[in-house]
Amino acid sequence: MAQKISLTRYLVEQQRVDGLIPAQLRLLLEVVARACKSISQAVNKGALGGVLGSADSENVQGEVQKKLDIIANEVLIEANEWGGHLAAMASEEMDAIYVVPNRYPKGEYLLLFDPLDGSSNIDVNVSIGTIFSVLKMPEDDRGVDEGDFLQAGSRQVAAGYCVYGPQTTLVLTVGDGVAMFTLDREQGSFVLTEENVRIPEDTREFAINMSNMRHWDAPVKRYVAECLEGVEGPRGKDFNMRWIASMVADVHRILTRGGIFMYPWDKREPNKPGKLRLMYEANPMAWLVEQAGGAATNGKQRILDIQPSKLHERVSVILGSKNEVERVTSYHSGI
Ligand code: AHM
Ligand code: MG
Repeated sequence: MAQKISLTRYLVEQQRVDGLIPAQLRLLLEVVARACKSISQAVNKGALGGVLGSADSENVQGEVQKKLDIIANEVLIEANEWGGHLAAMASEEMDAIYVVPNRYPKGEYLLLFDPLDGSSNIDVNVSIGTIFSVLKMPEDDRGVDEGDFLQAGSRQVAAGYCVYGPQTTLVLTVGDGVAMFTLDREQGSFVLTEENVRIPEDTREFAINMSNMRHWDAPVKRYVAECLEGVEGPRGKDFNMRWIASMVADVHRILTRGGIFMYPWDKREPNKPGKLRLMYEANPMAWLVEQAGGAATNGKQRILDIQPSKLHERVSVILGSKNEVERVTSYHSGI
């Protein structure tokens, strides 16, 4: 039987053989993976662990926090604050950045996360996940502040997510393709189960919350209408639809078998560019998708090229199979 490659070994090889990641970044990724393992434990216990339900509080976006949102946030902070690899962290669940306390050594990396994505699925036993993005502190910067985080997604040095579903799977890129690791609960470690993940360029499957249809802009309405016309319409083929309402699970399906995912701007909140957050949801997912040969835009430009102006900035998201994303994007420029 082929030897199993653990996440640790994979990362050591990336560091030693390929020189792709510095030791501090390897340590950081191992710590994030360890935190995901413990979040996975809490998710698995569900009602038995008393972790379901709402926490009677709101986050900075005005969304009601679930108990697991808060637990996952704390797990990630406690796991990462003392290792010496980070300068600061930022999270969907925290208004301001979290600077590593002075009692701990500080490193040169910045970690951003959505501790538990797909919160509406927590209590109904549907896949949820953790999304993370790693940036480097700008050089010659003495103190860390929110401005240091405001870097375009193309400057990420690592990104990934961990999906808590029938299996717990960690998906990672450090800029050298996408690898997937499945949690082996008996061994307590993540094992490499897929390397060089590729998204097919064409697809017959789209993911969008159809209940928002009447609020969309014309290009998105046109794209979805054409898909729905199926074999009789301009696309000449039938399409299937999926919507899990956990971006991690929808993106995981796309990385596994292709597809297109959209959470576009809509006119319910015209001043916001979309529902999803740029820095800790869209950017890491966009980089993973591009690393797997797919594409990710906001309809007008590549997501990874967007210069953020604030930490919790929102963005319109269209990502997945390259030819479909390019089609929707071209509809936005009136082609
Ligand atoms: P969350 O971070 O509060 O969980 O919100 C993000 C989630 C995404 O995972 C998912 O794609 C989307 O919200 C679902 O939205 P909707 O409930 O409108 O379908
Ligand atoms: Mg989220």
